[in-house]
Amino acid sequence: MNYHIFTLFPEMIEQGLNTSIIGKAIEKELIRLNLINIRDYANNKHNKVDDYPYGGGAGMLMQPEPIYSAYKAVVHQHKETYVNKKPRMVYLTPQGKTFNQEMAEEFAKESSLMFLCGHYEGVDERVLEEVVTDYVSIGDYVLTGGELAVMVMIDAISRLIPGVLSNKESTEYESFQDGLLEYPHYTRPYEFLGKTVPDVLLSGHHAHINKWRKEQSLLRTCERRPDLIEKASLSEDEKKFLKKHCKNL
Ligand code: 6GU
Repeated sequence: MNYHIFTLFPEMIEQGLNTSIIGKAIEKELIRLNLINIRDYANNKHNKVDDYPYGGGAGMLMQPEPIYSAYKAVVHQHKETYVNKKPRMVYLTPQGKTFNQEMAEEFAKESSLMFLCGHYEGVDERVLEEVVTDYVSIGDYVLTGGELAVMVMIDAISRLIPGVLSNKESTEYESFQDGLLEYPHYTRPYEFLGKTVPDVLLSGHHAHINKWRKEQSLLRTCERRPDLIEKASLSEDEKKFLKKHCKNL
């Protein structure tokens, strides 16, 4: 996976993604980060990339030319990739479609993705119309820029790429994979602050353990995220179990 990220703060993204599992994936060349500093494409001596909005109003806007020049340069540098394929360019904005696991899975199928991080009050509309294919938000709140949002997206997408996570199971039984939250986990010590590990987990009886975990997933989802229960496809037995044990149903 090749990520091309257009930003005014490349070092922020570099620092944020060079650690832990994503850092390892970069080392192993399972993913590649191409950070493009939009300021390098400023068309003036002062490296200015922002200006006042026409019509007035608060703040500054990112000008279209540096973004477009940067975009054109990257498309040219990778012209074999884009010869019969339009670049997929995600613009991070609170006005976008809300990012979720399903979208992460969709993006993970691509072999290259571009991201444009806005700053100040936003970006001149004309360059967005020209280059952006996907408008994505990471939630209903306002950030100062798209950098944290792109890090969130790249983390969520990259962990779905084969080889990035070492333990194959770890993407199989986790939260959201079947539309439910994960069951609780326990490790040593057996007793902590007077609380012991549920006995079923020490029973060695795998059918019982799986049944208990499924019930815990159902209960936890019903209590913490009842909105997910409505979307999950539950069996009649599972619905009966929740009617009996969860006040939200
Ligand atoms: Cl993707 N960008 C910005 N600037 N703010 C946001 C966001 C994105 N998602 C939620 N708030």
